[in-house]
Amino acid sequence: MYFNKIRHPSNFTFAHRHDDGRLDVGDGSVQATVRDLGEDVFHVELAHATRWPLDARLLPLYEDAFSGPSSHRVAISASGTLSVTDAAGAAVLDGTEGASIGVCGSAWLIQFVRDEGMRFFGQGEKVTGLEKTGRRTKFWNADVWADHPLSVVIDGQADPQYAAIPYLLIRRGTAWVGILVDHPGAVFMDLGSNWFFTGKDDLDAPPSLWFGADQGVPAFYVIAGDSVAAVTQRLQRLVGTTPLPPLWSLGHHQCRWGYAGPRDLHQLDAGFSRHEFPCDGLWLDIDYMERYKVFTTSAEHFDDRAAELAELDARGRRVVPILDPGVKVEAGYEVAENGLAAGIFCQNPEGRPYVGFVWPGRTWFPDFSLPEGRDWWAGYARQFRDWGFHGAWLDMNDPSVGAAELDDMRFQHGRWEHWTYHNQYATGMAQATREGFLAARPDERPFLLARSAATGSSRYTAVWTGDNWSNWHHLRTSIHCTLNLALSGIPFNGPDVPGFGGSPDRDLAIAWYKAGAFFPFLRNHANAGTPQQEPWAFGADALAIIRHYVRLRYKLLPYFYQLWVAQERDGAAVMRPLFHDFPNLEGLELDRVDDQFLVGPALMQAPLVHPGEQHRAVVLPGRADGATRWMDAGNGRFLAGGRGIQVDSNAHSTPLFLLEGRLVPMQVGERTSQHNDLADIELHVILGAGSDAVATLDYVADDGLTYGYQRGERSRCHLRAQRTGDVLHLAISEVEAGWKPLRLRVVGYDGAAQAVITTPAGTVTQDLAPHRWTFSGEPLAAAIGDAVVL
Ligand code: MIG
Repeated sequence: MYFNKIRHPSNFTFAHRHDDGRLDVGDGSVQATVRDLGEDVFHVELAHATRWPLDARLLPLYEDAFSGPSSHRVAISASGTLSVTDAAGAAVLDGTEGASIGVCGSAWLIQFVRDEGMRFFGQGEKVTGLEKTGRRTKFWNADVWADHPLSVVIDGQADPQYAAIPYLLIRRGTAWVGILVDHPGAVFMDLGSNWFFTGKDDLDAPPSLWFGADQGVPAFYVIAGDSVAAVTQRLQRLVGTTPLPPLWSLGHHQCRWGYAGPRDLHQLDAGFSRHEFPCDGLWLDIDYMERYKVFTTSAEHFDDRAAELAELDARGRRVVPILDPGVKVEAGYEVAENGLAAGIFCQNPEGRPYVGFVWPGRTWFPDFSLPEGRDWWAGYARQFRDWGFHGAWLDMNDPSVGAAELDDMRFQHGRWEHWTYHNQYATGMAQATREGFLAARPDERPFLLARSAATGSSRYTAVWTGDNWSNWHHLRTSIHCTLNLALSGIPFNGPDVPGFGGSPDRDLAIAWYKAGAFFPFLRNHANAGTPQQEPWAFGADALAIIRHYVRLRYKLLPYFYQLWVAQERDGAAVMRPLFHDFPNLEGLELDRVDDQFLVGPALMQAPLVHPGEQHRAVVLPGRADGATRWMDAGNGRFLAGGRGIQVDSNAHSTPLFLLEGRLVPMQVGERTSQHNDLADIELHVILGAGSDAVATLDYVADDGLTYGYQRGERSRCHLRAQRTGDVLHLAISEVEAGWKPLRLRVVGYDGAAQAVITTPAGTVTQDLAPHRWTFSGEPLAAAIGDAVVL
């Protein structure tokens, strides 16, 4: 696959006439269908019997998820030009007149007018910056270290990465529109690269943006809305929301290429316990297998597998081993022989099982495009779960095939060319693994982590962003990469902390943990042969700081959990860019703030991302008229929003802010282990002196592990808080106790001295006693009440 060039409109023939769905384009007529799915979600598709004979889209999206009427319109004019218009008939996107819908052999392309005021985001997993103007890119699941020079990986912007989500989010003034290309193969996109690389380019053409594919049915979704949040939620509902994860998956995970079995994991367990450092996940890389054979464990590293895993489980550690799709070609290896007999391996053009080279040497690859291929894999995954492993880490699913040519790997018993399923391969593997896990434990939420991903894969797996590098460039990159993934329908993701390749120094390890502690997924992982980088590898001081932020993550888990409840229910993003929740202000463009982020509606982190930094500029978004205030979590002071400020920071602290008017549920006290209880919380009322805001929250708690919550086994209450003088008024209503009774302590700030709490059982008044706890650096004074039990 050639990554640096994409097709250019100059070689395309464009539609010039449109009449009742028939488009005159090229030498024949094309059937065009525009479907309004409701709620401003549209699907556009072109059909032609010989140009695009094969429809390889195997993973259906949830087109029925939309019920309300659309206010926008997507239409093709009589001259063959596509446009998106809003309720008032004003253009949101204009097709390029005379060059809007084009074909070039089996390739196709859609072109829209681009203007200077447009801003571009999304594009899934890319390391090319938060905002994408001027970018030319391909969407193709890559095996990054194999497909790009290492120097580009380390210091540059290697593109494409492992996951391919051909989605573009466009802002034009106050209008937002998303375009999701509905295509399983390689998709290309250009956001004005010609205008940036001048000299030999076609500057005669007006500025445009285009997207398309080399072959395969031309189709795409248009999602319009008046806010990023609205468009992102619609996208997420279309591709499938992320199922509520098990609580343990939101904790800290420790991984390393080299951890091979229970002996290593027992040492880690002892280390985390000794340091009172909460850690839920302990991970095993490829060495745990017998000669890298998938669905085996090595006798060298395991004595009594079931007992060893049960012991770790009893200590609150969940073991997550790696699974690679490649099956070692070896006589007598049951998995290989069984797969061969079942005929579920991908084939080469000669009709024999396709051979690639991965860690086990020669390998065959399950064809996950076949239902029987997925069933076959699910059977082994079920057994793997029954062995006592709690999750699975799906690697090399790009797929990675070593020295062999990918194009020789064909699907559907050799009938389908490689491009048809390449980008879906990881999703098929994820789907099958999840089925196996659910078959083994029907009432337990599976946790799977995958390297490659595609549109819709967040239904099955979380994503880690693959092999990064321990440097400051990668720390910075991880922020915009994770944000754009979240805007593209993959909210549950995160990078290897503090970097996979190379070796982090103490400062980088601290800085990366301070940022990473607030990411949706947090795992320490390192390449084979690199120096140790467990949290205690950087000295006692560094350990104390890192541990503080991981404990803070655990303290915040009840808050994070609410965000995942909202994600499953309506697709709300978890980690978000500032412009997701706040409009641009005059002189305060949020579009390019790529080193700050929001976690849900209440929390904003502005980490230090440059070596030696002692202070930084922070944007406090929101209204400048005093209506928005942010509480500095380092000292409890309330600061007016709608402006930029300078913040001092040091090795111990991090610029972290809580939005006034929010209720933030947290675990009680300082968290020294991974044992959590969502029914026992501190409710942090973020209302400063003089605030007239009304803060509300619907709090839900469950066992964090099973599907009991779907059967009503959950506890829930509605909370509403206001402040008068130094008194906090908290009204608690709609109390459900389908699980456990909720215990709740009110925490107030900025002089709050008393809480009047109204519950269905009556009203209690509590004096709030001073309470000091360190959020960062200096201790933060808060005021806490006794527990009320609901
Ligand atoms: O060829 O399993 O991205 O996380 O440690 C390397 C060994 C294979 C790549 C993964 C990385 C993992 C490594 N794997």
